[in-house]
Amino acid sequence: MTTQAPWWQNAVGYQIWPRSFCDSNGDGIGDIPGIISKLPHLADLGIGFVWLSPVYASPQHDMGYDISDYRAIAPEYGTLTDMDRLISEARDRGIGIVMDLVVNHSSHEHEWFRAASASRDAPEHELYVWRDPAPDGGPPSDVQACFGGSAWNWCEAVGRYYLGYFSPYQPDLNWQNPALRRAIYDMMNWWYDRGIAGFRMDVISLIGKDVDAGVFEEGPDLHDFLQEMHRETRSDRDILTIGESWSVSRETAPLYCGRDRAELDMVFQFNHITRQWDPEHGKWRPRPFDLVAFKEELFGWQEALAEDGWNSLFLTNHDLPRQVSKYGDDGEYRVRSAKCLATMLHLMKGTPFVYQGEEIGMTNIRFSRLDQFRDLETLGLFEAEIAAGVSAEEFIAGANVNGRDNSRTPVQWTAGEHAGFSSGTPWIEVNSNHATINVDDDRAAPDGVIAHYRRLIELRRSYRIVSHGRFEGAAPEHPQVVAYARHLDGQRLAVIANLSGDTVDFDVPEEIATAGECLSHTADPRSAVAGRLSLLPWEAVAVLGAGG
Ligand code: TEU
Ligand code: CA
Repeated sequence: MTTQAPWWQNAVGYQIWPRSFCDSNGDGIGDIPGIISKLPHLADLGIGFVWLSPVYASPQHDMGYDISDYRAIAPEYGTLTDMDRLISEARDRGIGIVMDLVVNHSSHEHEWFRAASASRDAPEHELYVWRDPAPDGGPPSDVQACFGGSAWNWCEAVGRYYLGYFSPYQPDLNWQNPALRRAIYDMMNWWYDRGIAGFRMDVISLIGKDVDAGVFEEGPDLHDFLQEMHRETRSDRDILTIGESWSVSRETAPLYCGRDRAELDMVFQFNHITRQWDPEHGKWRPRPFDLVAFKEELFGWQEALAEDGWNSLFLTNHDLPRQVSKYGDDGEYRVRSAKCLATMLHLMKGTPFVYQGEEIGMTNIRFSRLDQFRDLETLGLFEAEIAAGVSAEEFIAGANVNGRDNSRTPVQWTAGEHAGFSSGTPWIEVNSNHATINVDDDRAAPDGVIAHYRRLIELRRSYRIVSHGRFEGAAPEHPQVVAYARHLDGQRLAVIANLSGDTVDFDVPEEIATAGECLSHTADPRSAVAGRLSLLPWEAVAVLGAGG
């Protein structure tokens, strides 16, 4: 007898970034009742769970990734009653709600931090990371914050520095303190008891840090803490835990999600993204896209977690640019390239994530002035980059390519005013291309992007070869085509995607060639992939046949 695979292994996730999803009351800010009103859209796509970015009480310096009360909902997003209703109405449609767990840091407005920063003697003081000044009175080390400036912040009232690895508004919680860990696990259980389907854990590989040794990522206590968390929160709950990490490698991933580790269910990692970044200037100095390196990451991760562990599959999220602008063609071939990228990704092994708006091929926005941006990362790094000699024009050009606001403009539901997102003025500009790119029009089109996503999601639910078949990459050196096969029980699923705007003559490698049923296509269907194929621009095709 084979044990049944966990539900999330053939489900597709959908990320909601609440501020820009749907506004129900015209204040220009997306909210929970707005999400509830769009559950039919999500159910129609066939998604299995929502990853809901933070909706907790927060001063919103980092758009909810700075939580001031883990058991309250931000008033602009709704109430706890709204949240309970979202959980139950989603469940009625077969959709689980996976919340965001942001526990590397809290907000500086959390009541713990207020007490902690008022007196050294307060018990809460120990819940954060404090160090005395260096002998010269300066910060204890030169570690920099992710969003600019020193990570050490002076607190006059206690005469010490606190660590804010991301920003001063996000003081790091002291995971070395058992009372802190207990409080986090209690809070997690409180949410699980309300019926959520799991947690996506923000920057989770930072919690085991050794500050004095300068080891932040994947520090010495990381896996002990994750195992303790599992023991204290998991019991026999049928939930999903997703660990976000910018540092996990193919070698360390099994430590997080290996089957006997009792830590997390899957990792959410960025190697395929950051491999394209400039080694020195990161994402702010865009480089030409290198498909061979991209495949080396995607295929390499498929292989690394082939036997044990589980991949998440994504090209974008709320921290990244829109995928059709970044990797596809947001002009002439927008629709076909959106489908092509989705096909290439969704037929791999792992759990795919669709980021809001991706299912209609939403594009990056183009801002021309700094005051149009909203993201604290962009605004925070601007001065540093200018000081380093980058011109304002160059910086804005870089932010338009890779900045986080690209994925944060409102979801385009209609061609009408404010894209049907809100009846009021949205908190960030709506992309003017909503006149042609919107959910209504995409649904009405005979060859819309939504329909393609619906099909891919259905394939994962109904074909075991898609959810569990063995992965075999092919043609790793080809500069334009992604080609691979999946294998299960004597069957073969061949996937071939031309990630370019050129017509490409592609010799299908023997080991993936097959003939049979066309499961998915972005141009004309094909019943065989073998020999030399003339692939149209952004053509992707998946054929299921014999071949084992
Ligand atoms: O992101 C982790 C993180 O490291 C990012 O800040 C990343 O460095 C950046 O986006 C790349 O440009 C998570 C959340 O997803 C992000 O929204 C938060 O800002 C961050 O943690 C802090 O909580
Ligand atoms: Ca609202």
